[in-house]
Amino acid sequence: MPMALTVLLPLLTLLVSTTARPQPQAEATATYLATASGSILPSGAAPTNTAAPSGTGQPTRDGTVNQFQIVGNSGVSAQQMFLGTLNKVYILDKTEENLQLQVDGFPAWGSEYDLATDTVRGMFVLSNTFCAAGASLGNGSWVNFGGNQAVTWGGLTAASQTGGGPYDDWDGGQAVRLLDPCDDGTCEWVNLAPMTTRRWYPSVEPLEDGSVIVLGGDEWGGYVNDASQNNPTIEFFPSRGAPIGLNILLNSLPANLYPLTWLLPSGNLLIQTNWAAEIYDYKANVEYPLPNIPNAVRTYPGSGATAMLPLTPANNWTATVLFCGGTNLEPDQWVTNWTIAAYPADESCVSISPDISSTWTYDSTLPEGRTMGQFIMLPDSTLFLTNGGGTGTAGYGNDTWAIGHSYADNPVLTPLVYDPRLPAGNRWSRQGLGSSTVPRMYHSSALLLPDGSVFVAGSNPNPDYTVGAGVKYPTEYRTERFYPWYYSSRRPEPQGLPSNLSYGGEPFDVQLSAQDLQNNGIVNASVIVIRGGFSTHAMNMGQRFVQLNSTYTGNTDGSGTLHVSQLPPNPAILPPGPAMVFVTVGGVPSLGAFVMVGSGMGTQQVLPAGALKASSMPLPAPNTTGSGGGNVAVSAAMGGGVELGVGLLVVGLGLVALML
Ligand SMILES: [Cu+2]
Repeated sequence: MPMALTVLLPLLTLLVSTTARPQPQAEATATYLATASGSILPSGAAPTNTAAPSGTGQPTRDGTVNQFQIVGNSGVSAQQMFLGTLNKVYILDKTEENLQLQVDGFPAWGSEYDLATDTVRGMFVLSNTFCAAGASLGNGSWVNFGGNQAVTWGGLTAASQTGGGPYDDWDGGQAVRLLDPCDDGTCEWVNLAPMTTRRWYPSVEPLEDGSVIVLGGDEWGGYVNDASQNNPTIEFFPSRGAPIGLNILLNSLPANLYPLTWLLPSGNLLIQTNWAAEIYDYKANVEYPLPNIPNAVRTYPGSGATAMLPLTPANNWTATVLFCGGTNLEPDQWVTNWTIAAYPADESCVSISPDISSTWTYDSTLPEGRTMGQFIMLPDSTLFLTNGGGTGTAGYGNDTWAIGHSYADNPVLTPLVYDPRLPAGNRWSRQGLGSSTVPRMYHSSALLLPDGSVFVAGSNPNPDYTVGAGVKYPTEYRTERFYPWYYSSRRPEPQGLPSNLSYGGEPFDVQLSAQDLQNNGIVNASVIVIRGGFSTHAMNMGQRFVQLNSTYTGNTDGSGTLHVSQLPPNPAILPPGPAMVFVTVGGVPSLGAFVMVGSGMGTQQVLPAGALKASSMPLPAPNTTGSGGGNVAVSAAMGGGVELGVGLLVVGLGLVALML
C-alpha cells in the first residue's frame, strides 16, 4: 500500500469513529472474584459445558491426509491463540496496522475465528498484547497477561499511553484481560485490575486450584532480557498479593524471557530458562537447582520445541518433558553485531523426568536443526512438530544482516512426527508428510482442533504490518490445517462420554459399536484427554495429554464397552478447566468432545479412584477375563492400564511399518 494511503486511512477512520468504544477506566476497576464460580461474566456461572457435542459424528472437511491446506484468513496475525469452544479459536496479535479487520474504525489486534466457516469477528482489545501470555482457569475463563507499551506506526512507542493515535491502544505492560469464550458472537475481552508489575514475555501455567502462576518477563522488551529491566518475580491470578522473587530468573540472564514452566504431578514446577533449570516448590517458595540443560538454549529467543509427553497409565502418569532444537548461544553472544540469521539452529533433543530423576537424557536427534519448532500433541499419542526455521533465532530488528527484519531464515516447511512409544533413537518420522508452502517464522502459532486436524497460523517477524514484493517473511494472515494420517478414516462414535471429569470417583462406561471398533477390537481403544493450551512463541502453555485408565468388555457382535476411570485423584496431573476428550480405536480418534475438568476455582474435590471391572473378551475363549479379575481397585486398574499400553505400542509399531 502506498505510504500516503497508509497514513490517510487511519486518519479518516479516526474522524468517523470514536464514540462506541468501551470505557476502559470502568473496566479496569473490576475485581476478579476468586470464588468457586469465579467468572465475572456473568457472575455465578457454574463450570459446566454449555455447547458440548458428544464427540460423535465425522469430520466435515475432505482434507487430504498428511497434507497442509490453506483454509482462511485470521484478520489479525496470529501471534497468540487458543481454542475457546469446539468451533471458535481466539487470536491475539500485537497492536499493528491490521486494516483488513477493524473495530470501531481502528485496526483490530484481536479476532474470533469460526472453524466451521473460516470467518473472523474483530474483537476489541484495549491494550497492546505484544508478546503477552495466557491460560485457562478452573472455571473455563481464559486470561491473558502483560504486553508492551502503546505504540504508533512502525511499532514505535506512542506519545499517549492511554489511547489516541492511529491504533487507539493503551499500555499493556501490567494488563490482565479475561474472556469467557462463546459460540454466539457476543463475548468480549474484559480488562481487570492490573498486575503489580510490568511483564513483557511472561509465562503462565495453570495450578491445582484452578488459578494460574505468572512468571518473569521484562519491563520494556528488547531482543533479550537485561538486569536493568528484568522482572525476576512470580505472581498469581487471582492475586495472592505482592510479587515473590525467584532466583532462577535473577541468575539466568539474558535469555530468560518466557521461562519454560510445567506443573509436575508432584505439585512442583519444572522451570527451564536460558541454560538453567530447577524444580520450584511454589507452595513453600523453595527452589531446587537441576543440572544445566545440555547442548542448547531452548528458551525464547532460542525457542526450542517443548512439550510434556503423554501422561498415561503405562507410565503411571509420570511426567517427562522434551526439549528439541533451539540455539547454542552463550550469554555473551546475544548481541546483534553478527549475522545471527545465518547461524545454524540446534538439532539435539533432551528430556528430563523431574519427579523421579534430576538427570538429562539425550533423545532422538532432529533430522535438521530448528528454532521456533512447535509441538502439538495429537490424540493418537504422537507429537506433531511444525513451524520454525533452520537458522537464526526468534526476534526481529532493523539490522543489515536481518532477512527483512527477521532474525531467522531457512524455514522448515516439512513437519515431523515424534512417537514416544518407539525405542529411543528411532522416534522421528516424516515419511509421507507433505510440506507447507507458508513459512511460519517468528510470531507463528498452532493448535489441535476437535476434528484432530492441526490449525496453523501467524508469522510476522516485523515491527508493524509489512507486505510486498521483496518481503521474504511478510505479516501472515493465511490460516492452514494439517490433516494427520487418521483424518479421513471412519471415526469412532462413542456413546456415553461425560461433560465433566472429576479427580477420582466413580468410573463411567463408553459404548462402541462394531463399526466403531472395526478390525481393531476394543483392546485397542482408549480415552484421551487433551488440553491444547495457549499457543504463542513456539509454545503451547498448559498443553497436556492424559490417558484415562480403562478396561473393556467385548461382545460377540463385535461391539464393546470401555469402563473408564475418572482422572487420577491428583489435580496436578491435569489442573481444572476446559479440555477435549477423545476415544481412539487403533489410534483413530473420535471427534473431540468438550469436557470440564474438576470442580471450578478453589481446592478441588478429590475422591478415591473407583474400581474398574476386569477386562473381558468373548473370543477365542468365552468369558475369559483379561486381568485376573482382581477385586482390589488399584491392581485391577493398573492391570488394564498395562495391557492398554502394550496394545498402543503394537499399534504404534504397525503404523511405522505402514509409513515405511
Ligand atoms: Cu514476541
